[in-house]
Amino acid sequence: MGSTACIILGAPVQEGAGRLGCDMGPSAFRTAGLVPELRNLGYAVEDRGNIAPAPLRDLHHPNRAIRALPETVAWTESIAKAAYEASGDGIPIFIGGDHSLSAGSMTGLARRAAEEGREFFVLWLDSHPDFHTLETTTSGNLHGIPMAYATGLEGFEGYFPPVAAPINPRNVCMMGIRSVDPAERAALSTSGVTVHDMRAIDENGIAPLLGAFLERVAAVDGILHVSLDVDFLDPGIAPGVGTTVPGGATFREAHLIMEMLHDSGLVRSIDLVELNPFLDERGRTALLMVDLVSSLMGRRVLDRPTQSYRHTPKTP
Ligand code: 5AB
Ligand code: MN
Ligand code: MN
Ligand code: MN
Repeated sequence: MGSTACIILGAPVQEGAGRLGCDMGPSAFRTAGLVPELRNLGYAVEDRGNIAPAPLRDLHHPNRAIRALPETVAWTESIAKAAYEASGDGIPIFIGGDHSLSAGSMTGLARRAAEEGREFFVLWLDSHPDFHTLETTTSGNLHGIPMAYATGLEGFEGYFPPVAAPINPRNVCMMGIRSVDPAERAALSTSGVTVHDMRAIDENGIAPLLGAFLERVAAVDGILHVSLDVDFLDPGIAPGVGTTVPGGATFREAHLIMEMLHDSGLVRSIDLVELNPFLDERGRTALLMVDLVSSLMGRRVLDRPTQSYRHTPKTP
């Protein structure tokens, strides 16, 4: 990926989360040195600054729990447009911002992939599946809906922008899941989404689970998007997030994922979401996220002769 341009897109969205502060995320990623880190790895980096939301519309949904619907819809519109445009120019890296921004990023990117005639895949790294519809959310926090929306589940019509190219749920792999609401569990069970919860990671380790998914993407020359929610990580190493859930990925588990992703050469776009600098400790979560991006984009401990994401031995 060394000759490709990285395009930084700030998305200071915070209305989708239950707590304020994610609007400071883009600033914290920049302060933590994301741009120089990528330049040191040999990339041309274009920081396009922060996206602004589209104009607000008056929207009301019968589910009275829903919060900030007009704001989230407005962000989705502008982020989808920015994602579509940037994906033609390089590797877009969205620095959030709460996870509702992925409603925009994933639908814009999937539209581009469909136009290129390529299959679109998502690796979803999160403690939550974010698989609520507008009907099923009980918290009303819309950072809990992006995957349901982007895979084309019903109930968003008339509120959110129509999804030009819904993501095939069979092309979604979730890892690190450990907090699922009853409605999400029911919807996931029939969806076709691959869900590797923390127990699966404990029992198998990262490498075979991720390796199998990457093989599937590679087999069809697919385009891979990575959506990294800070709460995927264990709160002990990543406290700067509003929705901490114990028992998350360790430092090495997270880095191994990033290293395997780099070796695969499949990643075409990244979301970095849910960083809440107001809750962070001296920037450590922001710095860790930048460190992980660095691994994903090619920093390595030793030179390796072969791509190491292939864990199923190839028989000739
Ligand atoms: B995040 C919860 N399922 O709907 C809800 O952090 C949490 O982007 C959503 O993954 C967490 O409010 C959204 C309880
Ligand atoms: Mn999330
Ligand atoms: Mn989460
Ligand atoms: Mn969260």
